[in-house]
Amino acid sequence: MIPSAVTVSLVNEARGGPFVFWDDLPAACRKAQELGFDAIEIFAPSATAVDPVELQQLLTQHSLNLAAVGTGAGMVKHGLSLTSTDTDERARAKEFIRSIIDFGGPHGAPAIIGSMQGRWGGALSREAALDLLREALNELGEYARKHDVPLIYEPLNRYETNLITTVADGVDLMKSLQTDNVQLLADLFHMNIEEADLAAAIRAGKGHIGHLHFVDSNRRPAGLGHMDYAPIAAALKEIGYDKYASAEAFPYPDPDAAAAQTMSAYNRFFKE
Ligand code: LER
Ligand code: MN
Repeated sequence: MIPSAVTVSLVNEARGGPFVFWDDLPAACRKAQELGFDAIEIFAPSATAVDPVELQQLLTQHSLNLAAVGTGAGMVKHGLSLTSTDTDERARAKEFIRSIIDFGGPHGAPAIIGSMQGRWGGALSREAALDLLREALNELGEYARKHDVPLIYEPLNRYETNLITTVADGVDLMKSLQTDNVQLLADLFHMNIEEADLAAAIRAGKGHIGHLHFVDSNRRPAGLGHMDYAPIAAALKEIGYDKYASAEAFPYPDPDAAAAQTMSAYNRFFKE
């Protein structure tokens, strides 16, 4: 069984980005429940932007879980990266991520490292950048244990990172870590750009995939692009994937319609 989730962004600097609901967390929770989602995924500007008591009340009131929390605001709002050549900036990047881990952890939600991974180039070689990334993932993966949640690492497409862009390279990275508490995020949009065969990539990720961004080839909601979901759903079933399918897609044509469209595709391909 793969539960469903839908994204909510509270980050002004991320406007135009691939998030279904925006700005109004209570309204997003109402709509998510109305459409039958199991959970929401929150992209917050900081760990203190959402009152934890209010969040718990909203989740309880609407019978929702918290699927995951994004850390990308550390990059888009605060300009931080885990692979910066500046030691102080790297420390602040880790501190920001620890705060987001502590925000999601009490709700059982893992934090996602996406754009915070940065990129190599200039004075920083690929190997040196990967060493910095490994060091951060080891440290933050172990930190997440205190909430009994994993840390989620997301390979991105080539226009967003030059570090790890495929699931197979992500698996190699996972195997090179000291911690076993980091899992991969398979984002179907990034995979559509980078993978030769999405279903094969998912099978190669067996045992390592801990979250899924459910979206179409053009980053519109599932069903509004040319993604072939049947083999993807079959591969997820084959590897025993039972974590979230979370809609990280443009609010196209508008947030409510995007969420409804996602739910209809979810019911078609993932509901058992
Ligand atoms: C960014 O493209 C993305 O997919 C997010 O999930 C990570 O910040
Ligand atoms: Mn994503």
